[in-house]
Amino acid sequence: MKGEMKSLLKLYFIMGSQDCQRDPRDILREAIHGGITCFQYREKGPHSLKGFQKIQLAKDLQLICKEHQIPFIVNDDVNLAQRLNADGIHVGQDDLNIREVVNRCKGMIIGLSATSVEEAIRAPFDSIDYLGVGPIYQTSTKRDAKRPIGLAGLTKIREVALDFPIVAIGGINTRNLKDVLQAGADGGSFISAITAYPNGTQAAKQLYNASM
Ligand code: TZP
Ligand code: MG
Repeated sequence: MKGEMKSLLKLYFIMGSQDCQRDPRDILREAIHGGITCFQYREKGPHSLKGFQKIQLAKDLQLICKEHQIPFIVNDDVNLAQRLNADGIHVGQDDLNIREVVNRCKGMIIGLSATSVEEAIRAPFDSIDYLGVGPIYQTSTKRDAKRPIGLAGLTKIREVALDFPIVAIGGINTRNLKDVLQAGADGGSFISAITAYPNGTQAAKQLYNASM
């Protein structure tokens, strides 16, 4: 189970409409063809969709994931995850209480963010499936991101988490992915390293190559 989780985390693509200059459906299809192993729908922040439009886009992206057997994980929105019967839910420390998420999302993959060693130590490892750790580097994608913890911070979290599945986040790209994996992450997650490129297939393939 842990091994399976780790392989799903290898190339973890995160996206919402606010991250895209073109149709998110096309970007997701391209990224899947390029080799991503997991997808998180994160509709959040300035210019994000609300209500019906958010649900509609979620359904479209979920269908694309289903067609290619890629896990579809919802960020923050437990109601949406339940309504769509998503494969998973990811929450941050300031979102819902993790115990409540665990109770409401039985059977789903559950991811929790940790932005420091202290948060990682407090994580309920017995009831979640993976930790999202970061930001590792400076990012301009998330306005309220905490201070980057760097590779040293990641390695410290790896030490307290023992062999628990960890995916790193924040400023990860083709140039630094290998370092992040060597510092202890099982995989890298990315927004702009895919959404900022005109060809999502090529962007994902280059990330895949960089991970090898
Ligand atoms: N959480 C911490 S950093 C971040 C999130 C959602 C943004 C990651 O985006 P990018 O473009 O891969 O740096
Ligand atoms: Mg969150």
